Amino acid sequence: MLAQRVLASFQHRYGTNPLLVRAPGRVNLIGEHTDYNEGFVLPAAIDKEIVFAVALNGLNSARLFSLDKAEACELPLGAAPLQPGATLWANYLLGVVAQLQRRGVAVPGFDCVFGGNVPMGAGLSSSAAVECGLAFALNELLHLELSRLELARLAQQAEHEFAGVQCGVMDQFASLFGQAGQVVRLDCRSLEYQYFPFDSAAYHLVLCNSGVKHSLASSEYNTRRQECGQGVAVLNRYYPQVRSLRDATLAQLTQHQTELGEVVYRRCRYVVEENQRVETAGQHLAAGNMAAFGQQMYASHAGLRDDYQVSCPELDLLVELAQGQPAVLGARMMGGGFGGCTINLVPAAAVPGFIAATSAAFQQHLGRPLETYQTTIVGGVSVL
Ligand code: GAF
Repeated sequence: MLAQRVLASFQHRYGTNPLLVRAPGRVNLIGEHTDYNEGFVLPAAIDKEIVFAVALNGLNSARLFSLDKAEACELPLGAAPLQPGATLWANYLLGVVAQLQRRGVAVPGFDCVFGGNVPMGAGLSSSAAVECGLAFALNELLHLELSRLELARLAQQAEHEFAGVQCGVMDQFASLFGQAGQVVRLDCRSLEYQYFPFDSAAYHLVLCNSGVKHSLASSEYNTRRQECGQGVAVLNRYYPQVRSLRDATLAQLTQHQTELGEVVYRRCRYVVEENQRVETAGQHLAAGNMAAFGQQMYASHAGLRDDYQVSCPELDLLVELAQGQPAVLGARMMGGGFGGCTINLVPAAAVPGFIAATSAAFQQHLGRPLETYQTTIVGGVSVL
């Protein structure tokens, strides 16, 4: 078992008794690229997790060990502000420490071993799980009493500054606020949230991994964010109440289409429509109309592919394969895009057939096997 492996590795390396913390990855049913536009998202924490063993070490350094990479890294926690270093996985952890220091916390030396089963680069937010897990563990160990919301913001800031991705708050929020069997509808402006039960006896969320890890993902992500900002700057001149795309309407976009330019117009149109889809999909979910919910997922994918242009041929193929199977209720690419997984809403009884048919067709089209994951919705970050 994962937690036992992490604990055994920690005790072998450092010989002390650590605090054990688990931090889940996430799925997002609908509402993609809406979080940094102060819109709505519908994520859930899943049973793909990172486990941390952390203890204070009485030294002036952080000794970090990645179980999955079998790599160690030691960093001084002196007076000089921490900077991102050459070891990429360590930067997610250092980013969290740097954020705590910025909040005036004198972080003492600590030992940390972590490992997990969140597939990397699959769009399941392994990075947010790493950041949230360490932030939560240090909060406990140092009795900082930061709220889960403060931890989510802190982890998001770590991602901005130490991973260079100007992400929204969805992933960190989902990892920290997940509830077993529930999806969470988050308003990314007010940070008000509401849980909706997900009938996991009747429906499964199956993830199909395109196997593509696009090297442009972070730079394109930041570009999309800028394009949305450009759209807001234009609209705000005419409609001062438009402070983010959350406030914009399709009519306003159409009115100023020429000034926005084709690319920015399409980016903005996607975001405004996606926000509406989250609203509509939330109503279908509450009413138990999963067939109608699934249609919103397909529409979301079309917008991400055609207007927001963050999909890739392998993801499009996976969604087409799903669409060709009447039993599948909905499918879409998930997360930042340019690779990673599709999320598929499938009635429980149809799951084996769906996996078999999609795997066979994927193999036939691309000449390589398809990796699929069946997920369960679990609770957010916790002490083990
Ligand atoms: C990534 C980001 F980290 C999230 O904040 C979100 O913007 C998502 O892409 C797209 O919806 O996971």
